[in-house]
Amino acid sequence: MNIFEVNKAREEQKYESLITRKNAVSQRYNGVYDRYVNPVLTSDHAPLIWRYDFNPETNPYFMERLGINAVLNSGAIYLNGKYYLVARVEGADRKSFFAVAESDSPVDGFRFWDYPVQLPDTEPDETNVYDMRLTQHEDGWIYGVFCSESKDKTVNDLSAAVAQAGIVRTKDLKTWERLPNLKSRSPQQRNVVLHPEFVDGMYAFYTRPQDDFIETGSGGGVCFGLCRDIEDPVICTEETVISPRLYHTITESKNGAGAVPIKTPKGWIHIAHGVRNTAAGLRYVIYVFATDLKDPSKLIASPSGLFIAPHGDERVGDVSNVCFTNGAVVRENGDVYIYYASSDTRVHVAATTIDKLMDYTFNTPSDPLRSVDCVKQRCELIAKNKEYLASLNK
Ligand code: M1P
Repeated sequence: MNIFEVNKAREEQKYESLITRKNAVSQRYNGVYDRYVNPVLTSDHAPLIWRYDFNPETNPYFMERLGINAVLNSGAIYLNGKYYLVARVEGADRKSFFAVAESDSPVDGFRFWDYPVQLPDTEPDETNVYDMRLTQHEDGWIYGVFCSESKDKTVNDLSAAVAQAGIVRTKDLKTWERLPNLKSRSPQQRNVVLHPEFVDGMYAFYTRPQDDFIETGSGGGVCFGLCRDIEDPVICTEETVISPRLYHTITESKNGAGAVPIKTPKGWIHIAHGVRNTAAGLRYVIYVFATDLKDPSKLIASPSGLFIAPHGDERVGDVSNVCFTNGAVVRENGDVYIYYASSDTRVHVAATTIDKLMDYTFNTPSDPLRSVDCVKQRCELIAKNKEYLASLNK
């Protein structure tokens, strides 16, 4: 075998063993969800035909021509007996695009389709796209809402950018119709999610108004707004804050909606992200809140603190200390799979159930916001436990 054949055969073998590798539940326990040992998608999951030229005449060393830097923030959906992740794939050139990975299993075996998603090119200034949320809407379409990023040409700053919410829709994840970008009063929008049901006969969006590309500024948190016509998408109501940023909490710097809210008998459960600043930079964690079934703009539960934080190897990557989710799958039997990315580098899964999520969301006390009250809250738990354990010995 020549060098081309040796390198190609080895890389093909490594690729197949990665894709067919079985995952296992991690030993790390909290009773709320199970983490898994291996990520479900990484840059190494990108098919070799996306990266290498397979012709020995034009690529005698079997050299990578178009590298993939990271596979992260995935929308997720269960369709016709398969699990699909619509991942953010970032090329070595820093541009992101979307690609569909499919598996029979929720926790391993994800294989990308041959071609990435080729979005209709309707926004001439758009430079980058990322973080698609997939909403199976009651109108019959599957919507993908994502960040559409362009250079900010109004200021003399090379890295200034504008984030808007792009919208596509599909029935099969293969053919995508692009709709106009969402219009709202905010100059910038990111982490926008479409609610799966009509509210007052209108489309409902979770938005995140922000003054600047990075800083939310006057943006007070995750908001809720309505839109009459999805084909001419304008938020026509006041964007009201439903999950606020709060001083000295995990949402102090910013927050944003994550997976499409999950309908449960007790309310809509939202799995979002919160950001705080530290001497080592921003720290992103995942948190949960719930809104009213009839009025999804009304906050009804706010369990204290973080739900998933980056742990171990997850803490390191292109943007370290980040946990971010924009997709979850809910099965008819109540199983829930939360797909989260770590450090903007790879995608993991955490498995739980609707019952456990409801227990966590509605029985975890909320954040009392001051150390002295947090100590009281913890002492109450300790005292209750001591009393209960003592009663067992009577
Ligand atoms: O780098 C961390 C995350 O930063 C952004 O989230 P936010 O808008 O809340 O700051 C997003 O660009 C996301 O893709 C990224 O993972």
